[in-house]
Amino acid sequence: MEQNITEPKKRIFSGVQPSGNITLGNYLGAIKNWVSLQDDYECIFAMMDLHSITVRQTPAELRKRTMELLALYIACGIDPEKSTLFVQSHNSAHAELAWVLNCYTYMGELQRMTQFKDKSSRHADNINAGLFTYPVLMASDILLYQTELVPVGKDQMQHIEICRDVAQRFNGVYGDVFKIPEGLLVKSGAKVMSLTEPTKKMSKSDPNPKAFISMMDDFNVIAKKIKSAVTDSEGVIEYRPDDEAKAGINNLLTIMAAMTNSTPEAVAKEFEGQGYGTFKGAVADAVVEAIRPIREEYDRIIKDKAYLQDICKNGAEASHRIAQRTLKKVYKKVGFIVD
Ligand code: ATP
Ligand code: LTN
Repeated sequence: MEQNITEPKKRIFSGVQPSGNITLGNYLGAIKNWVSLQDDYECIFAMMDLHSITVRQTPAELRKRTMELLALYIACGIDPEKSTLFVQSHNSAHAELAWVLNCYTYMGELQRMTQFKDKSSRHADNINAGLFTYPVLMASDILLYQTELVPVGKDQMQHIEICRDVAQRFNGVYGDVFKIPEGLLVKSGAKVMSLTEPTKKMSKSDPNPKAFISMMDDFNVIAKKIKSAVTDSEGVIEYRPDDEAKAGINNLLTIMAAMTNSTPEAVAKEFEGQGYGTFKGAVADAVVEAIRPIREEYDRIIKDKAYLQDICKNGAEASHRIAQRTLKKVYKKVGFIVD
């Protein structure tokens, strides 16, 4: 008789740092994409608290934000019945593998990272070793789960590259220990830009709140921020991705395209000949209407602390089971005594 052999699902890993309120950039570049991948892949999503302390955090706030981030994942459509959700620091394998991989990563590789250069110039009083080795911890997150795909925003692709290089180097010495992962970008929204300086990426830790849209902002604040977004004096709605002078309009077109599952070119066509004011109004409406149901869900979920704690507990156990297999293998390969 013919057997119906189903292939095991490919594994996905990703996460966001609880370093501030999630922005529209985080949502469009990463979380929205995760939601659509849940049915076809085995997904693991974490709250990356170990990463977040590379920049100074207030302890009580970090704890609160970590749970808020979990509630937001779920409100955005991540289903804890389908995907594994956990807090990074609840699984010590991440820090353990990071130590080993630190010994297989070169200073020169880390020195080239844009995020390190950027964050060390913004936090000149705290250029700590954790900020420098951040990509090694991220590589550990990914490699522990034998991950095949990592859905992230464009800014993280350099870190995925370093992860692949370190994994290949390790495999080159010890045999096939790690699966070599690939980054996965969305078509529109992989890099949402700042509303005040549209040549810079929108970042949740930007000191100017007008630069980003937080998923937690009041709806009228969201509309106001979009309506006062920096554009240009040309007054023409056209998508010209290589023209820096059009960065503001390009960004709004990209946001609109991501919200409506369209392309920036198609959106530009739709609004051809209209004024910036009308266009900005339409973008503001689309963003508010997309965020509204997420916020309603969020307000409901965040109240249920027992539910959230339960998810963390189950997620930590499930992640631990998978991660230990890889960690044991690594320990054995490098010559540690493993029972
Ligand atoms: P921070 O400002 O604290 O460095 P961040 O806003 O850059 O944070 P992260 O936690 O580093 O956010 O990123 C979480 C995910 O969101 C990553 O996959 C990242 O690539 C994605 N992301 C972040 N900013 C943007 C953006 N502006 N556009 C698209 N995706 C983004
Ligand atoms: N560095 C990521 C957050 C992150 C991550 C990961 C993303 C930490 N570990 C592993 C994907 C896979 C960021 O967005 N800044």
